[in-house]
Amino acid sequence: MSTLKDVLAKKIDEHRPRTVKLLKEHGDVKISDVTISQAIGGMRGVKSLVTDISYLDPYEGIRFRGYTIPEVMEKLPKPEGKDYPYVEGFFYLLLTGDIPTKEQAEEVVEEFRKRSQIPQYVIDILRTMPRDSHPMTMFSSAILAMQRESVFARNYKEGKFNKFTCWEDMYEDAMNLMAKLPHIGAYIYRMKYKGDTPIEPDFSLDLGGNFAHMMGIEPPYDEVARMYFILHSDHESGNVSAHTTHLVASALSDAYYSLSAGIDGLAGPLHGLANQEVLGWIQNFMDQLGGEVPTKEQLQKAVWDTLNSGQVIPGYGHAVLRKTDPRYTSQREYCQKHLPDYPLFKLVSMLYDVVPDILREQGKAKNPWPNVDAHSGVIQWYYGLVEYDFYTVLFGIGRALGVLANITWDRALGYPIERPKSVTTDMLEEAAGIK
Ligand code: FCX
Repeated sequence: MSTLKDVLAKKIDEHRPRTVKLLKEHGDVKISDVTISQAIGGMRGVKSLVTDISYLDPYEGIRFRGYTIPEVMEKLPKPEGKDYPYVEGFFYLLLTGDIPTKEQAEEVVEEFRKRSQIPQYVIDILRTMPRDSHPMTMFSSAILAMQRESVFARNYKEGKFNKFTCWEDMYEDAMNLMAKLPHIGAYIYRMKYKGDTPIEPDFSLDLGGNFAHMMGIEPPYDEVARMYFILHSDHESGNVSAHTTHLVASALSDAYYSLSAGIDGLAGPLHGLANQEVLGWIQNFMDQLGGEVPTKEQLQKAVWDTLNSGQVIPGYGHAVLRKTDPRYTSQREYCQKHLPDYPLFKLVSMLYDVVPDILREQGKAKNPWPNVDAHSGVIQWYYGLVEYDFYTVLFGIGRALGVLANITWDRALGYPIERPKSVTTDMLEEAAGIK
């Protein structure tokens, strides 16, 4: 059986001529314009990045290597008796574009097992950080602390860099990092929230099962882990965490520097932190009602109060999506099967009935529908993961799958250092004919 790396090498050899041909023979073809509002307003919709790992259609939602979320959940191999796929098999799909066999997925399970040991100095660094450090600060610090392990950086330093084979070093770093992230996340959780009681890994389990085990949360939380990491893995290349990881790696920084930077962006309230903000908003609201499930009118008032105080409704809206996020729908289906009567799930469902109409009435948001974050916290809370400061670390473990696959392909295709052009306000005024 050919290993993941062999299949990837073959896929890279097949793909390279396409990129070369586009550059050599069609490089001048225009694919996008840029207006003043896009230059000032965060480059919304400016087509200026290339990735084949995933694509986000505003009305259909995300496709991973061309597969929708339902197709991914249905076609990928699953552990015996489980409803959700091996995360390892999903990583194989992101890297190669092929649906792996169960044996190929289990080969990645074994590869991750061999690479999963957290260096003691990382544990020491985590243990010396102030205990009230945000878990995302701890997570990003742990990743950066391991930069000394980088094969890519070492070979570059030793003059062994070769632009045609350096993807292999990036691949090794990506595998070594991805294998460790669930262990690092679970260690942070047990140290910070569970009285410093780390749980040793159980290597008879796959990534999702082992993560649940190390977190100390009983099944079916292993299924939540598999679903959650897959749903949060990638959302094309322009979101803050994916773009940052790609941008830093474009300077030939290794996977440790690049992922740590991407995680720092994910920690922002308008990006990954939204998933914990959703729960904070819901809990705050439930506390005001003494824990009772609200009436629709009470909920409408709470939403308007939030908007009128100048805050956003966390978990709603999106820079690209213009419909309900299929990552929201996938989590909703899980809840309808496993926790249909849970009050917080009922409240999230009520928000789905109330918020879009209010955002449309307010008239500012281009997308009034929920995104992935509007649902993710309630599932974690249900399984006893009530420390919602930690939710963005879960998002980060999942997002690492997509961004690490992406920078491996960036190096394979020789994408250069990213360097868009900036202009001055004077120049914009001249372009607008007002100066
Ligand atoms: N609540 C209140 N106002 C909202 C809103 C929301 N959920 N979504 C958008 N708006 C507002 C914006 O704040 C902006 O107002 P302004 O002109 O006064 O600044 C206006 O509507 C236009 O914004 P829009 O172009 O529709 O959306 P942006 O691309 O600027 O922002 C995000 C998109 C996702 C950042 C925005 O919807 C938001 O802040 N949502 C809440 C946080 C969140 O859920 N983030 C998750 C991101 C995503 F899911 C991911 O990480 O993958």
